[in-house]
Amino acid sequence: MPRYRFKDMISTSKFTEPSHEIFYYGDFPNTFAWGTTSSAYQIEGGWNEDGKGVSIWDEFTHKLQSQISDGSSGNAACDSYHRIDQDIKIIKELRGISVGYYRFSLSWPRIIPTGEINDGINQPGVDYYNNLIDELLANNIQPMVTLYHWDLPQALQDKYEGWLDQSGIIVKAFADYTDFCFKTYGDRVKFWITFNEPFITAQLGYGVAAFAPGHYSPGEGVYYAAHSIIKSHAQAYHIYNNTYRESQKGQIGITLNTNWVEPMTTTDLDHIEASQRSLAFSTGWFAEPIFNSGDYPDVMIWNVGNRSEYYNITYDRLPKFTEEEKELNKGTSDFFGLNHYTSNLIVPCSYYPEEGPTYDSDQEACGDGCAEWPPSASSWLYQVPWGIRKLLIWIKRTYGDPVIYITENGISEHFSDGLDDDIRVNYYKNYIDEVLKAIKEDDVNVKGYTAWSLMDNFEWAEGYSERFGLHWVNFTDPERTRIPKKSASYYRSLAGSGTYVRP
Ligand code: GBH
Repeated sequence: MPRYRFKDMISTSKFTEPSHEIFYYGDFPNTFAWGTTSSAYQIEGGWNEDGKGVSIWDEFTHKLQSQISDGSSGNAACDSYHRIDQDIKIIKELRGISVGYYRFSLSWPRIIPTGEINDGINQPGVDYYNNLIDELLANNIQPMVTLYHWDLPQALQDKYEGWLDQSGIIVKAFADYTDFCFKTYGDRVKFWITFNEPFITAQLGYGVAAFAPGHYSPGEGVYYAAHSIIKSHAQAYHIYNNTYRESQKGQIGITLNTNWVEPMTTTDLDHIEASQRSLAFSTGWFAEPIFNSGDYPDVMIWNVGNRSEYYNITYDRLPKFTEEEKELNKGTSDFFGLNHYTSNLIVPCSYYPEEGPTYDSDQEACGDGCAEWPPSASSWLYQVPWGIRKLLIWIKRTYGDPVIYITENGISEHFSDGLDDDIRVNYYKNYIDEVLKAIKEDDVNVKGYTAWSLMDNFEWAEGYSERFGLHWVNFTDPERTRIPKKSASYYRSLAGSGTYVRP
């Protein structure tokens, strides 16, 4: 049975138009932190330089070009590997009176080419990040560092099947890598994110195979990958907590991504329950183990189990945590890192794919964007500003009022040469206003906001065809000159307080 496609079938007149009034509710708190962000594979280039190891995204883009909409790769991307000075320049200009931190990720294979520390480290790669961190600090920009933004060393994929490995080897490899990073950079880096959007790695990387490493296992691999990621995250947290926290005095957490899911009919209990299931399968999958019980959400355990039974599958598709592992998972994030872009409408749906159970069908909930919501250049991204406020309230209520950092939010356009990105100015205006309402009206503990992205970059399976940047990059120019769009000056000026705060 096909997934329901709401785009064609519903009307949303019941939704109010987003307010275009800016900062209706006043100013952000003085201590609010503002930043911009990028990730290693999407900007660095230098894919095989100075001893860097191959990542699963190098391999994926080189071998499966047809999977990338414009056949491109991150081989050169924004060439940030050679252009730290240009990146610092635009971050610094953006900083203005308020934008005080830069979130970027470390490429694991640039630091440890095979992924396993006993095989040796790559000193030029280590130095690249030392320079970047030093330059940021010299310009009064705080580094916020993501340890894993999807570019696994290919050797770990080849030898152990990457995140599918359940023997503990991948967990150990990640633990050693993060330990090295804390030891090497932790004197200067005070804000660590273990994983960016583990949901995407599990579902797109090891489930439906749209992203590297392109392993198709939508009903099992998807759950195994998530399982070893959660264990790896917990290990990294405990290493930091036990060995480095006292001397380095930083914080460490995880970034999860979630669409807001609005019940298609808000008065229909079945629709409301379907939305709750959808949230449990996306955010809850990782947030329940880490922020609540140590284990997966009950509804996931229940649904995956029942559907396995239907197919006469007797082993656990959703692996089980031992009691000891549950204890290790619990409370392993100093903050809730949130990446949010868009919302969906949800209805209950029950179908049994012939090929076997899948993560999608296990949820018994189907959803999509709505044709009446303003679009973007990305098929999945509709502008739904009120969704972020509802999501923030839901996180507050569900996970015990955690400190929240919005670690990504943004919108795409196609412009190949346009700097007048009014679509982005409006998106930021409206979404940021909703964040402000969540803080002022709903008392949600949001401490920081990060705009995705600092500049146009390699947008994964969409190549260079979708641009998310505050800065425009000419990808045919060897200099990769970065030019501020209208949204850059808007973002620079919006934070009223003028107070610089470390995240
Ligand atoms: C974030 O992912 C990433 O962290 C960042 O690297 C990325 O550049 C940014 O968002 C913008 O996409 O077309 O149906 O296959 C957000 C999650 C993952 C949402 C991929 C869209 C593709 C959906 N995104 N997904 S589909």
